[in-house]
Amino acid sequence: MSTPSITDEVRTALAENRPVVALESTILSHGLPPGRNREVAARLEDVVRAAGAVPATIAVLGGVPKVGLTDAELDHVCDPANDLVKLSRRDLGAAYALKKDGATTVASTSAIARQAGVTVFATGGLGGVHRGARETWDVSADLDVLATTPILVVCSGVKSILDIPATLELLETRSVPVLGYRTDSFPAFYRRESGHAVPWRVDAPEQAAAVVAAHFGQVPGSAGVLLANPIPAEFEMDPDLHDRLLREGLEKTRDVHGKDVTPALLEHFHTASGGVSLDANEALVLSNAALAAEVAVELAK
Ligand code: PSU
Ligand code: MN
Repeated sequence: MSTPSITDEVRTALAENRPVVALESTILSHGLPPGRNREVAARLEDVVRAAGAVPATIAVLGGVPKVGLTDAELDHVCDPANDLVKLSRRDLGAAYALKKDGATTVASTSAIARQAGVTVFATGGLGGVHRGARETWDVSADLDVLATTPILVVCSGVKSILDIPATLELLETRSVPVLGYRTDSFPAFYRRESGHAVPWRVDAPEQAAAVVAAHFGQVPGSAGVLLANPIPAEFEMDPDLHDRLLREGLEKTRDVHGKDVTPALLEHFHTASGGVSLDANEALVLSNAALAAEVAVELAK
C-alpha cells in the first residue's frame, strides 16, 4: 500500500504532538505562474514556521505520496517543464500505480494529510459548485472529500467564478461546519465579503481551535471543518476590476471542461489583471497559512 512518505521533521513533530500544517501543491503547479510559485512555496513554509508549526507541503512524486517536501522537491513541483498532473482524490491510485508526478488539490491533499495524521491544512480557495452546474454537473470533489475527511481547511472562501450560494448550500447538506474568521460574511477570495452569511463566527485562534476540537471530539460523523479567512484588507481587489475579470473569464472558458476549468480561470485573472490578482492570491494564502498555524498551535496544547 502507498502509505505516505513523511519527512523526518514532520514525523517527529507528529510523534511529539507538535503542530503541523499541511499545504497543497496544485496552487503551486497550476494556480500560480512559474517563478512566483516557488517564492510563494518558500514563504508559505516560512510563515507556518514563524507561527510555531511545522509545514508539510504535499505532492505525489514518482508515484509516492510525499508529506513534507525538500527544497529540491519543491523546485521540481514548481518547474512547469515537469508537467505535473493535477490530482484529485480519485486520481491518486492511478498516479501511485503508474508512478506519476502530480500536484494535489484540496481534495487529495486532505486525504493524504489525514492518512499521515495531519489535521490542519491551509490553502487559498476551496473548489465548489460551478456556475451553470445545473447543466454541467461541475461540482468540485473538494466538497465531497471535506464532507468525509476530518480535517480543518483554512481558506479565503471560494472564488466568485463559482456559484457561492450553491456551494454554501452543499456544505450545509453535507454537514460541513463553516466558520467565518472575524467576519459574518463568507469571503469570496479576492473580495472580503460575498454577501452570504456564515453560520458561525470565531474571533480568535483559540476559539477556532475549541470549535474544531469539539467537532472532531464530541460530534459523531467525520466531516471536516472550513475556517474562512477574508483576504487582508489592503489586498482586496477593486470591485470593478473584479467584476470585469469575472465576466471575461467566464466568457473565455465557456468551452473548457473538467479539471482544466479552474486553472484556466485562474490564468485569465492573473494575466488580465496585470499582476494584481497574483499579489492578492499570495497575500491571502500567506494569511491563511499563518492562521492555520496559530490554530494548530492551540490544538496541540
Ligand atoms: N481555487 C483557487 N486556486 C487554486 C485552486 C482552486 O483559487 O489553486 C485549486 C485547488 O487545488 C482546488 C482545486 O482544490 O483548484 C479545485 O479544482 P476543481 O475545481 O477542478 O475541483
Ligand atoms: Mn470540476
